[in-house]
Amino acid sequence: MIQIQAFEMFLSSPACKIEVPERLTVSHEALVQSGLADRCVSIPVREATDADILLVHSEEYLEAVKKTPYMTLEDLKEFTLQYGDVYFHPNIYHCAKLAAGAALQLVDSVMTGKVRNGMALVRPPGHHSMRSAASGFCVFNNVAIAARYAKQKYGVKRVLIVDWDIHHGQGVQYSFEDDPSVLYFSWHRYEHQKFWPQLRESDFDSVGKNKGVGFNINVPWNKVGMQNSDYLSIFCHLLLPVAYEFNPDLVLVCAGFDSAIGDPEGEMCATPDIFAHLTHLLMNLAGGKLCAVLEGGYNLTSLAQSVCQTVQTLLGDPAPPPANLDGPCKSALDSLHCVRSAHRQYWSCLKHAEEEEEEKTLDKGEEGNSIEEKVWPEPPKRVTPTIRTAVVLPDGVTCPDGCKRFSSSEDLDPLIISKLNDVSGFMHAVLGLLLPLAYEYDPTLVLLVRMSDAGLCEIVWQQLTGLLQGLAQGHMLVLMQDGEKECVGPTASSLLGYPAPSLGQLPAPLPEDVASIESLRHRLKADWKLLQTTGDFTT
Ligand code: Q9C
Ligand code: ZN
Repeated sequence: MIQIQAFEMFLSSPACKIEVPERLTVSHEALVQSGLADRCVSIPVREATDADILLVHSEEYLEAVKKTPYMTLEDLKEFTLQYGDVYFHPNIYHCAKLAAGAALQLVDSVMTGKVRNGMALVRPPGHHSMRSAASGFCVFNNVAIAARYAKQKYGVKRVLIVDWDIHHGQGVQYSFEDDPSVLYFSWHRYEHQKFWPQLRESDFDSVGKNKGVGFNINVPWNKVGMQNSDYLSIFCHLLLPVAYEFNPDLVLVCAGFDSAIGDPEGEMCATPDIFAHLTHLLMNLAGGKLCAVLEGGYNLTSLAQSVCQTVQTLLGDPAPPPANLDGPCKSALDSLHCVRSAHRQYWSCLKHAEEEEEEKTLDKGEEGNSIEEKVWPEPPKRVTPTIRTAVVLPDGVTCPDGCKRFSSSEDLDPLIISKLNDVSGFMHAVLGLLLPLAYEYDPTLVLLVRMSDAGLCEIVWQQLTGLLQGLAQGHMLVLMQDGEKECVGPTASSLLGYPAPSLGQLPAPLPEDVASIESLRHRLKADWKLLQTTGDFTT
């Protein structure tokens, strides 16, 4: 956990009405007030060096930005005009170096194991800035720089970037569109290209280029008012299956909270508690190595609540019960269907995606209620259990001390490797069937029974227990049989909140497994809305 305060020095009124310094002060204040700040390790900030910045940006652009602190206000105005929706202030070069440097300090801390995960509260944001251009309040592309840095300094092979900000991070897309080592996922308000930045290449059919084909995933929202179910559907039926197949070594989140209710830019209706679940669902990837870096978020109340939900989940507290999961809307399902179809040829987990030609249904205009007047209940205070996990053991079995992490998929035994196709099928069922069903059912207790004859290897079991802890506020009871002693340690480790080891790169699930999972999903989806993946209810 890391936090930086960048101070604006506008004495007159700020040029930008929404990307304001208070975004950081209210977020930090909320973390302090809720007691979360005390539980985080604060990491000192540094300025990104020229070499860091040049990982993503051109020398000409860096040199131009370097001059801005010395420009007259008139020159600054002119400099600003060559870019879209960005404001240069004499102090912004300094702040932008700190913002990128903060992301790098966080990557260092996570990669060296000083902390498991963390969030960098920074501004200016980064995901819109391009190799040689500022854009959309962004000067340097903090997360893109962090991804290149992690690859270069730590030899990280695969980076997953999840951009849940409500705008398309076109700068991130451009940086990595031909790079298969960085998987970029973004959902964004699009409205059939009517919404800023109004780019053709923000649509679902921009899937990456050359060697990077398949490694750029765009989910365009063609209507405003998207809700928790819409976000969760995209995670269960698209992002998570692909992410598990990709098997990242590091997860970076472009953590913009303008995708939450009340935001004047996003105009969406997902509540702040959804970020607890989005965060939780990503925390078992990459052995738990996750760095969230603030991007947008302009409703100060919604922003502060969302930041707290994210940080509290990173700290390992159980997620609150997910609010109003009444199924995705037609427009979201249309988007989901289009993206799954566009990516079917690149990801074996999507191979079975509905075969029909996508007929894009054009959406009607949205009901015009004003977003700024939206009210939502403050998320209830989340509990931090004083004792997290109890282990009840039969006589003669000693409690596993240390509950050590069972790391690296490299040392899987051959028996397990022969079962990897089963693992793929199992994960397919967990992500696309069990999780959405469970979320919609909203249990108050998860009772997990391990049958010794299921032959489920321990790391898969750990993934399952980890993912299911997002339900029922983490209330989970695991029952195991006597012959399962070797599984007590991994189970306790998962219940204690240690991330599951990654599963390695999974092969395609067996066709017969996919067929039976899909047929079950089709039979159940009339009753369980979160099982739908298309807007056409007859298929
Ligand atoms: N009339 C981020 O959220 N458009 N950037 C403003 C005002 C630019 C958003 C339109 C929005 C940029 C990081
Ligand atoms: Zn944004």
